[in-house]
Amino acid sequence: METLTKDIEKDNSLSFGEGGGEAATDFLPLNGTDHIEFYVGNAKQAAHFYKTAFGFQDLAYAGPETGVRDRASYVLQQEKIRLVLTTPLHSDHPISEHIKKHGDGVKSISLWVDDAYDAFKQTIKRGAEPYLEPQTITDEHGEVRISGIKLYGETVHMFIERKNYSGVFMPGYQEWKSEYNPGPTGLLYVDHCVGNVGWNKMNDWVNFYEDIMGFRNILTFDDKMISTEYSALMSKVMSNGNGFVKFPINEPAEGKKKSQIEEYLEFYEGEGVQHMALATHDIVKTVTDLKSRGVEFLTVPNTYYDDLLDRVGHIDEDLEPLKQLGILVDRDDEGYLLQIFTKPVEDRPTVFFEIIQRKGAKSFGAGNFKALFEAIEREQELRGNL
Ligand code: TYF
Ligand code: FE
Repeated sequence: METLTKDIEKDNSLSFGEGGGEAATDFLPLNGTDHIEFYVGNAKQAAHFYKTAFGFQDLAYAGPETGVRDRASYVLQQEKIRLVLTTPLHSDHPISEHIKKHGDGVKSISLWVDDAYDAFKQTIKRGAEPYLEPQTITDEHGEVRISGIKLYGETVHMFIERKNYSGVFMPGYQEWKSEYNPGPTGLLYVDHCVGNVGWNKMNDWVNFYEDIMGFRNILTFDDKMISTEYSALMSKVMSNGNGFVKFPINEPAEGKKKSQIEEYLEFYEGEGVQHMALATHDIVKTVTDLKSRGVEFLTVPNTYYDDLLDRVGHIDEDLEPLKQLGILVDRDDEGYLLQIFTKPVEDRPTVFFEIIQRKGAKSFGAGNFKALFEAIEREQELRGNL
């Protein structure tokens, strides 16, 4: 055990030197997020929603027509973001249990690795619970190697290695092209994925990311910093060595009324992914487009903008469109960021998206927490969950 800890420390000190570290010395080198898989009640309709509302494009399909008898999966892509929407075809399928319990939600945050067998070996050796033993799947386009470990709740991390594959997505999937192709909205890559975990469980998952995945804690928000009147929570942001993959972990904290994290845990019926932040290079354009397509966003009072420039200093954008759209701005030592949050994308108050544009800032919008959490509380109140 002692040697193991030492090994990890050694790896960490090598990996996380100045400038975020060298991927080559990382025991779990990650190239980025490969895809995010949702389990949903109706994948055909969910795919329509993510195409129409968010501008994702057809990529691949697996289902009865392609020889998969028990489920259907639609793969959508926008630049580096890939979503897989999977639904079971029968009530006795395990995925049906997942949906019954959680509603639509994220099953897998799948990470792109150079060696899925080694990713499994390294993480299992350090204490990860296996989800999927390493395996090689092949078709006429080559091979993809996959493995998986368990994460909080029923969520998992899959490791995807696609060094020797030229097909559109993975063996088992066929290229999917429909005649309905709304354009993209400027979404580029997954900036971070946030998990909500149970009372006092945050540090267990911080330890998981540190000890098992070789990540480090880059930011901490305690309940003093981020409790508004009600919405108390604590959050730690975990990052891998090259900074390509960031996972904030939230846990509820005691407040005057029910924490937004508690509301999530109650309606998701367990721990799970709370939000995914998708990056754009032009947030005003992207959000204008998303709104015109029916995506609903949280709003802040107009007074948020009264002292905004005093708080964040000069920004390149005109204030008026930011105010019209409800886009939030925050600054750190390295620059600033613009961000906005959707309402939950389903009827349970669980999963939502963040749209983010970074202009140098590497932080998470702590300066917006009060305005943001008050906006969330107004929605909680409307739902009768405060
Ligand atoms: O990911 C983050 O840390 C920011 C802030 O319930 C945040 O997007 C944190 C908790 C939350 C909503 C947003
Ligand atoms: Fe976020």
